[in-house]
Amino acid sequence: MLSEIIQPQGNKMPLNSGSYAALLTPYSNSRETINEDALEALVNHNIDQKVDGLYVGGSTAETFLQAFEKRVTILQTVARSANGRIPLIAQVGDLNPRVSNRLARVAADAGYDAISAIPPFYYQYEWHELKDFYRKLAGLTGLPFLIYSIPSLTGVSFSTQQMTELLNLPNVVGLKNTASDYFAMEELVRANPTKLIFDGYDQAVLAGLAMGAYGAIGSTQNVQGYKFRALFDAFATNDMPAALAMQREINELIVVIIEHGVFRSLKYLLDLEGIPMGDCREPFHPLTEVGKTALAIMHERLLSR
Ligand code: MN9
Repeated sequence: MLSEIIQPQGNKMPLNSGSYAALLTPYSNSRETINEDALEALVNHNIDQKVDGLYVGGSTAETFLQAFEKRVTILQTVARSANGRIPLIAQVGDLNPRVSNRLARVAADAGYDAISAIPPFYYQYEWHELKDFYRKLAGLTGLPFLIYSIPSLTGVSFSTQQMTELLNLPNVVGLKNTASDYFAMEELVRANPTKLIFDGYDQAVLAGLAMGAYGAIGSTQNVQGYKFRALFDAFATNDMPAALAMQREINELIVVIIEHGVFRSLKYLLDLEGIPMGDCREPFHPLTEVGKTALAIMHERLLSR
């Protein structure tokens, strides 16, 4: 069993296979302040939907619009709210490795079960520089570590050979792979059978699972985590028609979310669930009135349990 292979030391929770929500960030006070009460409510909302874990401080959290102190607040608030109920993965990647190092220590102190990071980007680093970055960061806390690859946003991509080298660094247990090349993903799974390869695009989770992904980490779980639960359960019992039916339902909503802006749409849907999320930070614009109308209709049709 993979989960036995990566069973961490001490009182850490294992990163079991399944569906993890990439948390959004609720703001109050004109987006100046992290709304800690709403963040706690969002953690509970995800746990109620039976997600298998939380990915904190990722792309979905608007992380790269936040000062260091805000990132610390988010990591600590989520750890306090979850209180050991589900595994937590802290995304600490940044343009500056010094920031990543400091955040990794904050996450370890707050009780996180794993650390994850995008590669530093903007400057075009050489492969050996990036590998060195991961070797140092993954070695810093002793916690299990997941590479986060999202080439569409970072502009940084790794070949299968390079990713295999990263996956074999000390403490590295797996990868969050947000890319839609499932041929490449399957090759990676085949080359690294003991590593935990999480699929990052919610709209093709079933394809990822069929090609050997260990689990999924995504943004739309925040509002439809219970449907991912059903998809995973159907897949586990080889009920492919039910799994596909769930993926279709999931995607009906995702089409509209993408049309109106992923993060602001998810925030509005959570507003409708009673969790005040606030708008996204600038330069993101607020959701349009047309978007609100379209999403309210989808909420009523697809998310009223
Ligand atoms: O990594 C998320 N990626 C981004 C996960 O937000 C860039 C996904 O969950 C997407 O938001 C989702 C919708 O495209 O698949």
